[in-house]
Amino acid sequence: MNKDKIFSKENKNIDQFEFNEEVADVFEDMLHRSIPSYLSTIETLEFLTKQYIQPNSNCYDLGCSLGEASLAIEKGINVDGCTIFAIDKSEAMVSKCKKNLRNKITNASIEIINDDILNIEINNASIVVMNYTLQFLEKNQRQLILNKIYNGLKDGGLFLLSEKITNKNKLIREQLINLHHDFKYKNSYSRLEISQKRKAIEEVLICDNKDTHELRLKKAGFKNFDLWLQHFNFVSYIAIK
Ligand code: GEK
Repeated sequence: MNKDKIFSKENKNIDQFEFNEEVADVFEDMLHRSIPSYLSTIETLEFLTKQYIQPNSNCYDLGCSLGEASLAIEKGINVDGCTIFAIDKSEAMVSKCKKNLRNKITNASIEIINDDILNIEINNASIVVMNYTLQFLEKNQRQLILNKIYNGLKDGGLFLLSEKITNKNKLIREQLINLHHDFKYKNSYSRLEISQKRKAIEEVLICDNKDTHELRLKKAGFKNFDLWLQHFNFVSYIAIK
């Protein structure tokens, strides 16, 4: 695994963060060292897939990056006739994802698609995952994609939504950010790397708070949902249609 050193050198003119080739090359390391409980989310997805997968249905990994969530879904598939659609709008991510997943998907067929998830149709779905992707969509597109997910899910289908969040309470918000930065520091990111990455991503990754997420899930039509994970300012919801 290539080590993420993208923000290790001091740079007075930090460019906006992009999911380009440089990032794709170190992305596995970046995810694991930056997102608290990332692995736990992936393992939980495999477990949940075993429970919620339905025969002859589709699974969607929206914003698949290198395909770790797709692999977890694949491991959890214990019925016949399933197709996994892994979608990402970054060409660099999709091309690495194809290499990563080559020969690893045996329980289902897989289509890895380089497109914006807003252009994708969702239908006959028993599993839909958005693992840290909604936060990169324009705010006015977020309800639309949740509506599309709800409408494309079969009854009894599962939606897993993971997001970095903010908090209305300034004291708590800052405390959770500090805990996250300390988590990154313990994972060998320097204070300089942490602050330069923050600057690069602050206008690209726009967090919502839990109330907003929950209102959106409700508006989309979900009645059964809750957090199954919160680790500092990172959360994951399960929603069942
Ligand atoms: C994982 N889910 O390992 N359409 C398609 N892809 C998008 C869009 C969009 N509109 N916006 C952003 N992306 C993965 C991790 S990373 C999370 C997801 C992070 C893609 C973007 O190109 C990137 O690959 C991914 O969403 C977000 O479980 O970087 O924090």
